[in-house]
Amino acid sequence: MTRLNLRGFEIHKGFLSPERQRALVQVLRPVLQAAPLFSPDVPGGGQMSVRMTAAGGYGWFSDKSGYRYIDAHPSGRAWPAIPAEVLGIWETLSGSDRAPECCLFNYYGEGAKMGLHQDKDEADFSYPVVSISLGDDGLLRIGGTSRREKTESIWLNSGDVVVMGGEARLAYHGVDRIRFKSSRLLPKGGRVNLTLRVVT
Ligand SMILES: O=C(O)CCC(=O)C(=O)O
Repeated sequence: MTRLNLRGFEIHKGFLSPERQRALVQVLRPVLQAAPLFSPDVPGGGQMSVRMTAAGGYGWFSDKSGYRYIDAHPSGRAWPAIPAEVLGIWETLSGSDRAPECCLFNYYGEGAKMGLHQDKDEADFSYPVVSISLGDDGLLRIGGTSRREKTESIWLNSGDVVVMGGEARLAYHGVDRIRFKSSRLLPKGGRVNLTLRVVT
């Protein structure tokens, strides 16, 4: 395991052993059954290429009227609980005295990406966002707190965990592309990114 710091993003390369990664995939299966993936509409029109769902008290949602957290899956069913194995990663790395209220689940299939954005729909930015990568490699682009600032990119591999806290909490970031089928963790390929957030 190696720890890097890139513009305030703490990157724990290889934080999760292959065995822990496989265990996480197993505990995430019932989450997906209770809260199936959906493709959020974006306010400007169209749909995100990433499919999403969530666990915890809140899930992030977007449609024509904007971005927000909602307290139930779009089907109306409550979000499932955040698995203990996922909470354990937050407890080890977040340095936070509060538990996360949302585990956002992003699935990147072939060709999916996420544009440069800030995570700012939460009420208190003193809590970090902890991001867990599973499956195919993803190219994370990191900028500063204004969109104009220069960006740098780093490949995230399965088992890497990133902590976005302090100055980096409001930094622009996005995923430009994935290397589809670069990992064998997920039987159908693709990349899962979990982000743990304190929302209220
Ligand atoms: O997939 C990633 O590594 C980043 C996800 C992300 O930027 C987000 O959920 O806000």
